[in-house]
Amino acid sequence: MLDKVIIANRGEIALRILRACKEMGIKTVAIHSTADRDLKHVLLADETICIGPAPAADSYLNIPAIISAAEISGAVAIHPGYGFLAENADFAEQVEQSGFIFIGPKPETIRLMGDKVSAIESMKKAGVPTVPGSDGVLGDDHVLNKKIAKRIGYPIIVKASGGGGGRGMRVVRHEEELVEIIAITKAEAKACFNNDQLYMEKFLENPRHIEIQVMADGQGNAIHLGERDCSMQRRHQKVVEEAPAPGITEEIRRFIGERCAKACVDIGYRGAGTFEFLYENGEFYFIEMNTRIQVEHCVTEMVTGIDLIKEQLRVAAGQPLSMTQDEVKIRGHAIECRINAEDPVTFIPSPGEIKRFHAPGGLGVRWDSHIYAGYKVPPHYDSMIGKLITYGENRGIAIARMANALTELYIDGIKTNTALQQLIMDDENFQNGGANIHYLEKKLGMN
Ligand code: MV4
Repeated sequence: MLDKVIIANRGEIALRILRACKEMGIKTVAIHSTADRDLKHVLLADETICIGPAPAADSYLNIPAIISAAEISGAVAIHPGYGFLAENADFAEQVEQSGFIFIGPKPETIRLMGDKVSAIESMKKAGVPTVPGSDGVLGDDHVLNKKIAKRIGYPIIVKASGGGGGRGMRVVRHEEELVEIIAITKAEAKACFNNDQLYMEKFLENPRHIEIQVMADGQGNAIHLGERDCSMQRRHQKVVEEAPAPGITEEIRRFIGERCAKACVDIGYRGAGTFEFLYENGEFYFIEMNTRIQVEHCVTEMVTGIDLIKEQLRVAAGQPLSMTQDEVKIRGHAIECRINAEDPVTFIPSPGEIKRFHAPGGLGVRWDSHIYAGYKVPPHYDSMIGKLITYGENRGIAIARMANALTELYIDGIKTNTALQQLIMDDENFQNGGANIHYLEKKLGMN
């Protein structure tokens, strides 16, 4: 097993990784910025190294500082968590070239999936269903582009190959707009991603966002761990996630899951990964692959009983997967509410000192958070301060547990989105299940 791991992240995921390491007898090194000396995982780690000032660009995104910290500490591996450098292929490459294990896929896999056109191409080749589209990068020939759009059928969506997660995309409803929208999106893609390559897809009007969790050992074994429904979102920020997705039968799960697992074998995937799909009228359409552990991995852990972070650590140590596909059983239902330090009306981040704090508890209640009474939420980073996860034998029980757990959650001193989460749990359409990606924004009157 790995002897010592550097946790190259902060907040709840750093604590989650620390806990997994400790359970496995792995020594831990917390690296942190000057603003993060009081983080819970920093206080609990075997060793800590301050790597730079508060701005992420100078600390959590500072590759030489992180690799220097690894060298000084004698760690053998680096866990990137999510966000920051987790999907930076250059980082993964430099980690490996410096003689450390990157806890994640090979750098070339991260690069392949980071380029959306090459990601879609490899998935299509592997038999994963994709969105009807341009099948490659768009050229400068207006006549040809109009022909491609017409073949796909309007409305279409123009996306940047270097984008993802909602950045660098525009809908085109009529042929007259096509040339100008391509030009605007191209200029923006060049400026934002230093990559002006674009592609086109059929625009799906009212899909759900359903994703498949996979785990592979890079030794020819890959499994899927079922799906999550992440449709409850606002401005591309997920708010509630759940597993399994309402209405997805065991048969459908096996159909799409097996294709994802096979694709992992085909591309030589290693570690945890997520296939993102749009789901509309009973069909799955692959849009992107995430090559990291995700915020919402917990709902999959609850319904499978598998510790995904421990599995990442085992695979990184060169061990084969600890279970076969037959051993993966989806049981019960799990819901996750993201708790953010933000104004409930304006959604503006609300950092500051947590004066008093009480965590919810009881059967089927999980609270993944680094916060405590007296902790100061710094203004420099993401506003998510915790995740409340409930589990029940069925969806109704999981929702009832969440509604009750939210009333027990008490965070005094800063503003949070707890009331919004309560509103969602009380919402009849959420309770019915299967709401699409536009539902929450419509409910909030953004449309
Ligand atoms: C789409 C789409 C409709 N049709 N692609 C946004 C995030 C990025 N990962 C892909 N996104 C979308 N791609 C086609 N062909 C609608 C979205 C989309 C969306 C997707 C998932 C979750 C939330 C979303 C919110 C708005 C738009």
